Amino acid sequence: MPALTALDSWNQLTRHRDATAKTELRALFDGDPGRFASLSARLDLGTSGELLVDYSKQRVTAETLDLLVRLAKERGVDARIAAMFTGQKINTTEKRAVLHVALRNLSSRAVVVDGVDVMPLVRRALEHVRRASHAVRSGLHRGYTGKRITDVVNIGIGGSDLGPLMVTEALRPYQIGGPRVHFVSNVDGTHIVEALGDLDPETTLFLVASKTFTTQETLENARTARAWFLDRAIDAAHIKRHFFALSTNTKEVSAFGIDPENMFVFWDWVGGRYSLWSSIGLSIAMACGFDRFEELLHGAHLVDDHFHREPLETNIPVILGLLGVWNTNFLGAASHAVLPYDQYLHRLPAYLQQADMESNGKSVTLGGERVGWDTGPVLFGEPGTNGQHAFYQLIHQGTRLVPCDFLVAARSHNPVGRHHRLLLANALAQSEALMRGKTEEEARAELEAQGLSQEATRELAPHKVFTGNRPSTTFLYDRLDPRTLGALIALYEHRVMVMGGIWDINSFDQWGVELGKQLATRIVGELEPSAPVSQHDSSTAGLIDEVRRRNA
Ligand code: G6Q
Repeated sequence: MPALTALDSWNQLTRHRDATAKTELRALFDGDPGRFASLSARLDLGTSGELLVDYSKQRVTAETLDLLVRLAKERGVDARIAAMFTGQKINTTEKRAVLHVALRNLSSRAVVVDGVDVMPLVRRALEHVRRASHAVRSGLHRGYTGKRITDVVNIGIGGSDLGPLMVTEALRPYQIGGPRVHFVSNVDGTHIVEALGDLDPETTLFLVASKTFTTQETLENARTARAWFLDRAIDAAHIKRHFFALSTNTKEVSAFGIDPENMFVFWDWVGGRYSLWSSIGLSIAMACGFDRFEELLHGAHLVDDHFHREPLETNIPVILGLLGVWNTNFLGAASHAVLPYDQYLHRLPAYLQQADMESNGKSVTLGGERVGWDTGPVLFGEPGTNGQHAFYQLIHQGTRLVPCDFLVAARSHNPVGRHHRLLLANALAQSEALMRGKTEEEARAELEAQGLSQEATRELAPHKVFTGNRPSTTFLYDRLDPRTLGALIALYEHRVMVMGGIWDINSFDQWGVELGKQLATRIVGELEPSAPVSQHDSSTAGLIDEVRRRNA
């Protein structure tokens, strides 16, 4: 594949960026009353209303978008999308297809991997999730003493934790009549000890969620959970009612002592961070009910369908991905803030941190060459309005450009007092402030109107200036329901893929997490007081020594 920077469209974009460098968003809005209408898109979510994506506050014009679409074409983004949907092994370093879209394929379309339609398998696994979630929620499946299951603990980490955790938090209003769900991920014993604190082994069900079933943290937590359970239940035969496995590895699941009947399967073509739609979503179905889980899949399916069929020019995830590339590579943004003005989405930034940074935090091309352009930005965020009282200062007046996403629900699940109107006003005001800014003249006029002396005005005015011209996208939806949430997540997933496609990197592997794991395996033995210590740098050796001394 030719280097990105050698493409015609890339060079045209560079020239276009230079030629428009002085054009400010404020002027673009002043000069075109139709800007919002022409630079926003709507996705029909059926019974959940419309999802509005307003990207008119991005630093682009129609010409920028034309050139970006040309870049996508030159880069073969459409062929890449087709390759994903048709089960080609686009995760080249692991030689795997990438088919989270099959997990939410509610159409009758076959999805073929290695000559086999995987859809019957997907439907069977989904049916397993349906039956189990129904059995637990209805009280059909009970604990070893005949009591109802009141608490479900998902033990998993990374992709086997962040998705279900984020979704169950987001769908709290839909958690009616089911067990409480808890998540344990960290190998820090504090996590599991605190989680088990108030639980009763007779009414607790553990879901050991691990694609590989070899992950150190998850197995350690699962062993601790099993010991905690057997401490009361005594008889290992009771494990059957209290431990389910969500995994692809039958051998290791059996070795752990979980009945293969209680194993909820998925496949190697489901990447960990794309797995909440698979059996890994069992905790979601248990908490909210299977129908809600299916609605989540439905929302994602609507976006998949759009992504698969829509021309690049009007394809929303493609546009979002191209805007990301524009901000990263042409405007020099090194970060991306995700700012949900929706408390239920408080774990969305953490979830997207993995989805985006593990996918696009790469520096070699598919061909193994070092990239000559920037790739994935640092993603961060917090719910509004909390962030406004913390890190927004840098976004408004710092020296760096931080493109922002605002996620806003028109209606609240909790319409108390003026809360929601205040929340909405803040979200809209923030994106307006970032775009407009405040000139020095405006700052001076304001200070003078407040009665400040000329000297005080001169001193203070520079500190009150907002450069503005800071880009953002606003996602506006009716109310955060399962379908809307599914659609939002799928939009972000596909955006990541588009960006990775432009950058010619593999968005579906994660070799960067290996080295630390390898070294930890070595160091864990060396922390034993009398164990020999292998060769380390002086800092690591000094710290090992210090830990051993303090624990002696
Ligand atoms: C995700 C990554 C990673 C993975 C965890 C847990 O894409 O592969 O976050 O999900 O390391 O792995 P297991 O599910 O195999 O325990």
